[in-house]
Amino acid sequence: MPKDLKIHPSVEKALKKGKPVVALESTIISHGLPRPRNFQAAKDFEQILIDKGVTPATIAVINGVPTVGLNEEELSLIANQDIPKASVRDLAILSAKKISGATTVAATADIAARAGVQVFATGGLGGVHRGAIETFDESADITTLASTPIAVVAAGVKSVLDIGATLERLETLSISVVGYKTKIFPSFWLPESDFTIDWQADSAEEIAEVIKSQRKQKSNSALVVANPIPKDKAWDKQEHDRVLAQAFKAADEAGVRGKAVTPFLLQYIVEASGGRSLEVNLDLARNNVSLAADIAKALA
Ligand code: PSU
Ligand code: MN
Repeated sequence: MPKDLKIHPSVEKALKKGKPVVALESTIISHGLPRPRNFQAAKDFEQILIDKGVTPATIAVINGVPTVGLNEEELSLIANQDIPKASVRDLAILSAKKISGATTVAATADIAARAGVQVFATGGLGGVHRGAIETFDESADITTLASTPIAVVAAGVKSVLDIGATLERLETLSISVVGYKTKIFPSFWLPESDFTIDWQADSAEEIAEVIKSQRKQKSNSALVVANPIPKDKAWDKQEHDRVLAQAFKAADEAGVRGKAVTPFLLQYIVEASGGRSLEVNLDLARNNVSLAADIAKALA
């Protein structure tokens, strides 16, 4: 095991024995979900994996050390303390300063791949923000996945982003994308968007075959598994459109920029939807964790 990582004994044991492991990110806990639901959600995600016989590996930086698999105290620190949101570029700085941070999809994927974890579940992927032509705001999630061999299960990208531009960037960077039982790219709270993708996979086994092929072909890039929220759990489209329009206006008026944009929009949308978007967010994340478990089992 790499010495620059701290790996929980349960994760280390599972990896050594070739047993299934799924990585989970921590920014969704620290910045993506409100307290106190966030701590319960973090535990729920892990329990879904445990119930399926899969070892959970929630990832964060603890006192400067990239940590794969958190104990109860560390999970509570992520959920209840104000800690910085950390992407890949922040890892060395947190390490030098010996401080803790919650890892984004990019940083989680980077650390998970280094530890040898092949499957990772999140809520939604970061992507190209609307107006990026002027702000240049594109999540490092996208560029990092171009050079990180890991499968990421996500409910597409949030409809607050520029979905079309995000799909174009995934293509440019040669990041494979398959839809789980669909060729329509999902948009987080909604199972659909205006965009289609080329490939569909209908089972966890089929997805595991794609991952194996990537490694055989010495591909060093990620696989994005786009997993739509089940229709009966999705957010009402009209309500969704109404709240999002409000959220954009608020973000604009508040002048939020850069890495604060995603947390601002998420929090605003939860409040403006009277909590409805939060329930949908939790459902889609649980749905992703469950599919990731099946993929990890098919791979093991
Ligand atoms: N999508 C969500 N909830 C989140 C995030 C994305 O539904 O909390 C987080 C993820 O950690 C993702 C990050 O990696 O936001 C992207 O932020 P940025 O756009 O600043 O790269
Ligand atoms: Mn950004």
